[in-house]
Amino acid sequence: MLFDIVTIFPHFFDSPLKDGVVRRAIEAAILKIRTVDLRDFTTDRHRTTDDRPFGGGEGMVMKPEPIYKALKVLKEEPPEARVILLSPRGKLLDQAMAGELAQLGRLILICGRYEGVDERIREHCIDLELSVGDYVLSGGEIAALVVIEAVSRLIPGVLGCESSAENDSFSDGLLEFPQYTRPRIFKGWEIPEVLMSGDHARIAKWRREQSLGLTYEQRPELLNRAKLDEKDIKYLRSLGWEKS
Ligand code: 4FN
Repeated sequence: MLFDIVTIFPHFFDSPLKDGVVRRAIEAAILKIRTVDLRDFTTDRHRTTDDRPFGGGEGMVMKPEPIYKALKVLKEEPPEARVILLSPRGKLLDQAMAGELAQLGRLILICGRYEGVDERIREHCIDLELSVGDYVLSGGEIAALVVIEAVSRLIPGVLGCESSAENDSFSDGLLEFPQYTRPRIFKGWEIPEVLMSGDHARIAKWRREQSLGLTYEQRPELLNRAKLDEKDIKYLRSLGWEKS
């Protein structure tokens, strides 16, 4: 999988990509991540990427020409790419979307700055607008990192098989059950007794119910798309859940 990140801050990406799962995937050549400095596609002496908005008003807008030129050069080389604009207007990234993007061979991620990009770029040059959440950011760079992390983990071979994405508890769409490690008593706070029972069936049942209960309490909307069996539904009903 190839990611091309179009940004006015290419060095922003240096340290976040030099560690962890992403770095290992880059070293294994499963993943390639290139940053593209938008200023390299400007033609004026000051390497200008922004300008004042037509119609007046606060702030600056990203000029269309540098983005257009960068995309033209990038799209001239194979493999075929999906062009994604990180934007608060976009469809919210979720695990299902990450899974779909992980099937593709190449993504070009465009990071906005200032008040955003000239609308004509959005209309004519973008395949998909993606958002990572409903809050104000100063630029699309952090959002691009979120996309890279979420998508990369789902590419076969990126995670070791012992912690494969399929094994992740989130693959059934529920929150994680609580985890504990030694010491058994810390500051007088004891771990749940069931975890010391050695009764694997009881432990599995407790963990499942914890997952269901936490999801119901904290993120009930996740239950609409979770993989639930009859027992799960019965347990959730006992907590007061009604399917919506
Ligand atoms: N943000 C909101 C409403 C209006 C503007 C913003 C905002 C960076 C270029 C976009 C933000 C959030 C999630 C990219 C936010 C994302 C961005 C993202 C983003 C500079 C213009 C801007 C109602 C969501 C609070 C700034 C809401 N995912 N504008 O943040 O790029 O990808």
